[in-house]
Amino acid sequence: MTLPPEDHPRYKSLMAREKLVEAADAVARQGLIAHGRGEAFDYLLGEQTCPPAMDAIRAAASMMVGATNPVISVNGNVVALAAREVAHLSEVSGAKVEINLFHRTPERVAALTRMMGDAGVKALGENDDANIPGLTSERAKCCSDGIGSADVILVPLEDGDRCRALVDMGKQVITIDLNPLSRTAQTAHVTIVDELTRCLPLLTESVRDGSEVEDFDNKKNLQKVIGFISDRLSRIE
Ligand code: PTJ
Repeated sequence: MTLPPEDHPRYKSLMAREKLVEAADAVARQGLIAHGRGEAFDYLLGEQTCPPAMDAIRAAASMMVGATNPVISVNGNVVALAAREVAHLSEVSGAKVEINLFHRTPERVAALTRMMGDAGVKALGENDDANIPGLTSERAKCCSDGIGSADVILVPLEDGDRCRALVDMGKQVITIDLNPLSRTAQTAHVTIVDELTRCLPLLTESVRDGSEVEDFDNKKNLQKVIGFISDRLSRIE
């Protein structure tokens, strides 16, 4: 890995790029484009966890705490950027971790399984024996003892089609997505509009605190995020 200098003003951001490049065999090339889109939205947010995102984190934690069979669905970007943070959340919440890929190949699933293993998690995904109805091709594949039987599922950085299909299966769906306008953000039951590595520790802490949230309106929360971005932009000189 070509490490950026630690005193670089954008050190964290450059390190994230390095992690994705270093895991090139496990990350889809399309994942690099997706990351760039995320970076652009993070600039608009001021690279901070905004107050409505904090509300969404508490609502997501409450759903995970109340779940019978919670699952964290991870893809190439998520494992490359946050394997340890996912492992920690899995440990605290009791959620299983499943590798579920949009651009699925057996080689990528095996590489990502190894990376999650290095972080201390025995991830599901290699022995797929079920399908997400309504999706075609490799991206429909999942595990019956993971996503197939989950009641609550956290799917960070998800594609809109699959998020819709999971909702249609009757799952309670939580996503993490920096783009409040994406189809995934608009379709999930709880959308945390925040950067993955920044919000996962906050989510884990909130699960540990036993967060209880009864009424959460995702559409209203997304409006608040958009309001937050607009206010910020209108104040920039
Ligand atoms: O590993 P695979 O094969 O499953 O593929 C993974 C990607 C990410 C390529 C696939 O799921 C995909 O195409 O996703 P999308 O539809 O581009 O959606 C990803 C969303 O995540 C976009 O809205 C980005 O803005 C957002 N995003 C990217 N990086 C981050 C992020 N959100 C939070 N934190 C990030 N670090």
